[in-house]
Amino acid sequence: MTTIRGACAHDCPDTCSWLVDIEDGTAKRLYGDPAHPFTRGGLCAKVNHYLDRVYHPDRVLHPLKRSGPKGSGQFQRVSWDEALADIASRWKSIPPEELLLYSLAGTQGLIQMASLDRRLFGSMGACGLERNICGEVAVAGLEVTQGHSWGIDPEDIVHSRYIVLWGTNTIVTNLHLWPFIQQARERGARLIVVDPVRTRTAEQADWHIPLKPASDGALALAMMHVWVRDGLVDLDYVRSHTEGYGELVEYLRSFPPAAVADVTGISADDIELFAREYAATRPSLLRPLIGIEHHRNGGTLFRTLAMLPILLGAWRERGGGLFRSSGSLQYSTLNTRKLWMPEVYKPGVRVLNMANLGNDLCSAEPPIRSLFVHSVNPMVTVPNRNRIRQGLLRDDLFTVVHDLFITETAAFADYVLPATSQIEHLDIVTSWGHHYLSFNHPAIAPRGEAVSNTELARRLARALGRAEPWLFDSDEDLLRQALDSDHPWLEGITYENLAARGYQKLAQPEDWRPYANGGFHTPAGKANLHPERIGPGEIVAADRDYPLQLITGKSLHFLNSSYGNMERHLRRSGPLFVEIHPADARSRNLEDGAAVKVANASGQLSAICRITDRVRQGVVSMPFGGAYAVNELTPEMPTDWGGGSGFYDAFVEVHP
Ligand SMILES: Nc1nc2c(c(=O)[nH]1)N[C@H]1C(S)=C(S)[C@@H](COP(=O)(O)OP(=O)(O)OC[C@H]3O[C@@H](n4cnc5c(=O)[nH]c(N)nc54)[C@H](O)[C@@H]3O)O[C@H]1N2
Ligand SMILES: Nc1nc2c(c(=O)[nH]1)N[C@H]1C(S)=C(S)[C@@H](COP(=O)(O)OP(=O)(O)OC[C@H]3O[C@@H](n4cnc5c(=O)[nH]c(N)nc54)[C@H](O)[C@@H]3O)O[C@H]1N2
Ligand SMILES: [Mo]
Repeated sequence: MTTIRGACAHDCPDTCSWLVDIEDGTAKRLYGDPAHPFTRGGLCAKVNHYLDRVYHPDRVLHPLKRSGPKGSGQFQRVSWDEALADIASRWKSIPPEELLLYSLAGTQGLIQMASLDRRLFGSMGACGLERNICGEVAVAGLEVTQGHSWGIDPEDIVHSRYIVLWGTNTIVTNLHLWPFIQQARERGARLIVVDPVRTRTAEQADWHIPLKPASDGALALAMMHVWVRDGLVDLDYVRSHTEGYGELVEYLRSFPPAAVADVTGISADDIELFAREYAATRPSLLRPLIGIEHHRNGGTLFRTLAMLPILLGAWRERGGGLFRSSGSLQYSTLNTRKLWMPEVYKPGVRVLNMANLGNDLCSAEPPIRSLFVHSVNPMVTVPNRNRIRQGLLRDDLFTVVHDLFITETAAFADYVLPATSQIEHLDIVTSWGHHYLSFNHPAIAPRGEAVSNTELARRLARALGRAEPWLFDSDEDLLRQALDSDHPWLEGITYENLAARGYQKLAQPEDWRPYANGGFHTPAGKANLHPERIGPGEIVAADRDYPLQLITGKSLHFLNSSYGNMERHLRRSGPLFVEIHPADARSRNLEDGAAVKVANASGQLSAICRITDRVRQGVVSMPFGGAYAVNELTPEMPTDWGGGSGFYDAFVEVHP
């Protein structure tokens, strides 16, 4: 038996290091690396069964060509040569801007997520894509205030004494951060959760603040009002490292706690208490993740929240400040220009927003005539599912999907091409939840005729008659190109070292406090407190026909759309349910455990009714992910900045 080192590439902040035991070319066991400081030997409810995914009987192992009507899921096996020749000739027959590469982070490996595919489609002049349904809105908001969206090293959370999980369900979505939070609590930290839903994480908190959805900006402004009024602002820090404080103080006058109690659904007394505790307990850490960016006002919310640690000078101390994502920090150390080669892309091409896939497939001008999908499953994960289905059914749309399974999206394809799993290809995985780079050695040969994303790009380039050598770089070359950077934090981090050790932490200073002495990345080098692009933002209101706000957060047993085809995961998560407050259930004559219809103008779903005060009155919650089709009910609604998606500004009615 041999043991091979690898790393999980799911779109999740934890990026676990794993070990795979191999016997006679077959993977027998896959488990978390006990030595990795973040993984600590444990995986999660999903990836514990990763090998069931690798060896699943439904894996696509050969190229498949559609043999029935679109969407029927009927396919026949064809050879790679036949598939590639047909795809290439179809693509050559349409203008490049009518061909769309649609991908996200189904693998977030450095080269499998984005490398040769970008070079190929970019240099063809294919239609561009804004990949903005996860993180971009938060980044856009944080950047207005901080310049960069950087935060502290999450391992430093053990030094925090006041931890605010603001719109994040850590135990479900970011499990490997939890032991660090617990360690801080053992040392006396207090844990606050701000979330309209009493999640598993909220249940474990010292205090859960169940505000109304999207009202976070109003709450933050009232807290700042209290700090200014009571002299709790760190004026020394503010004077040295910010601009616009004077005007901000003026602006905050209109936001005493009593003025926002209605909007937020939180009493003025509770707001006062929260504000005073937060200011009095140091070091204090604000930990948001994605929850609040899935609202219309998501950018404004992040811009406004980012002011909290600044006014308190919380960045001064180790364990103080804000932590959302280490993704952009990690990428800033790498040579992404060399990897992605933006200089070979055709300039001036049209760029579409990935959140508007439904309407774009149905009505973009010029039309999308061919869609190439990898590492994303929009029929499950992108809003306005019924419209996407309508677009995918178009007879004149030529769709190619590269995935491990015939996903809900692949079922509509003209060709489904077999993709390798993470234990079948080479990569390095960056993380947006910690500061380690992780190496992933292939542990087994590709199953059947499956190919990795990079190998598929090489095959497509060859079939298209392209000859530029940079379209055929090997995986190892690509990884070396990305690491070819003189960033000081990559010192000692080489291909060889990573391959041998499995993971390495960025070579940052031991005590790294990004903004302890200011140094914000704005043009003036100061945090921007001007009361511009700030505030409660546009809070989308319910309408008469659909009065209940639908939140669709992540589920424990699914990783976004993935694992929705696996028996064990389906059994554990059960049939689709909707959680509704007892008062809302009573006025609708709903019964606990009964089947109900959840509907709005975009769609209608059957679900089991769960009557519970885990949700506030006026809010209902359904689980997102797996095979749950909740995006039938979500709107194609852009956010204020960053072009994201107001997934959680969906409104519905629930009928018996
Ligand atoms: N098990 C599991 N883990 C995952 C994933 C998964 O699918 N399953 N997906 C991964 C991905 S891609 C991501 S981006 C992360 C996301 O990680 P999180 O951000 O932690 O998860 P979400 O469920 O998107 O949203 C978090 C919380 O925001 C709350 N929320 C909604 N609206 C508001 C609001 O207006 N204000 C406040 N304060 N809270 C609000 C929701 O109720 C929810 O509990 O998780 C990753 N980890
Ligand atoms: N209602 C609602 N909708 C949401 C969200 C929500 O909270 N609520 N969250 C949003 C967020 S934050 C995100 S990030 C998105 C995630 O949305 P997606 O990116 O669509 O979801 P995933 O399931 O992570 O990955 C998609 C596909 O990638 C495939 N894949 C994995 N590895 C590889 C590979 O190496 N090669 C190829 N070719 N394919 C591979 C998987 O099999 C899977 O089918 O969903 C968004 N949608
Ligand atoms: Mo995400």
